[in-house]
Amino acid sequence: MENQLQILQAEALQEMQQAQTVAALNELKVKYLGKKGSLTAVLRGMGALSPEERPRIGALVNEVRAKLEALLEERAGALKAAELQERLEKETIDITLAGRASFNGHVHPLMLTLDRIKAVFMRMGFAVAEGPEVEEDSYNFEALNLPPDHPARDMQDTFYITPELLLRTHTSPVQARVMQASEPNSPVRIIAPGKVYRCDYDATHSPMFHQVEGLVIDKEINFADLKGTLELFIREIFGANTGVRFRPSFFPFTEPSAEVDISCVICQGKGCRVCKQTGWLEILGSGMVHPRVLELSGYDPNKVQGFAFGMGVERIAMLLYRIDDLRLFYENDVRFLRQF
Ligand code: 2NM
Repeated sequence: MENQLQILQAEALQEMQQAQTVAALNELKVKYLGKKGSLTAVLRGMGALSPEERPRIGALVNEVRAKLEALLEERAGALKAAELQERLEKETIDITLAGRASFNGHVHPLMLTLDRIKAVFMRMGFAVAEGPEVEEDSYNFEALNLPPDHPARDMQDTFYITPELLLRTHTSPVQARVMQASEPNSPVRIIAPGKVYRCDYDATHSPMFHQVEGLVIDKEINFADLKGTLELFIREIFGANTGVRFRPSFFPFTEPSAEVDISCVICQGKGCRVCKQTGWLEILGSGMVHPRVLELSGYDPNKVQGFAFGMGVERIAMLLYRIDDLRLFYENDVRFLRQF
């Protein structure tokens, strides 16, 4: 039995010395020291020994086990270090390699335009007000002096959800809500930016588009305030030399009403295809708030007056960035979006 142990030890030590990987070493550990391993088998065979021999052989088995374990540990340490070294060599980073290009998002041109519009009005002291896109008929139409039979209420232009609920067709209901929530006759100076919806779809109309409307109410607000405010706004957005023209118009919620034209951003007023040879581009609707609209929201038109205006963000963005097709705003083609 002693002899058998000597052979086993010699064999095991040799194999362990020759193992080239941590995995191979683990296999040897199982082969010699595991539950079904060779050394364990010797230990089991000790039952056949005489009681005198047993302690001597037992001590010998333990000695062999200790030697094998010590070598296993030493070899495992060495192999692990070697494997780590090899991995680190393979993993070295070539710091001279060119970096990977990163893909940054871009702010959408409509939002760039909206941000610029908001910034101009905020510098003039306007607050930004928001409201729901699913709106009540009473705020979208009634409060704005649009009687039930008014053509602008036509079912063809409005997305109705129920007879009382609809997708707002302009942001004016936000102004009506602000007036109704305010102390009667208290001053208002707000813009209402946001999405609006109309049942209209062709090359120059989208069923969803963006508007900014504004409302100023105070004592002795007059048409000169309207003109001064909108002229300043236009020259901040389109440049100090932009021509501005007010034309009489009609809206149910304002009286008098005016449409505002700017000198053509393409030809500076000489006449071109964009302005249809007129030299002018329409960009705003405006007017003095109708006394009925003030009354309907709890204000007294004999004590305070107001002006209001509205513009399409898409239209202004197209003129600012020379975009000739409305659909580009909604397709999210990165070749388009990347340019902003
Ligand atoms: C426009 C043109 C003219 C307008 C009126 C109001 C309110 F709520 F005060 F009555 N908000 N917006 C208005 C007036 C909007 O858009 C072309």
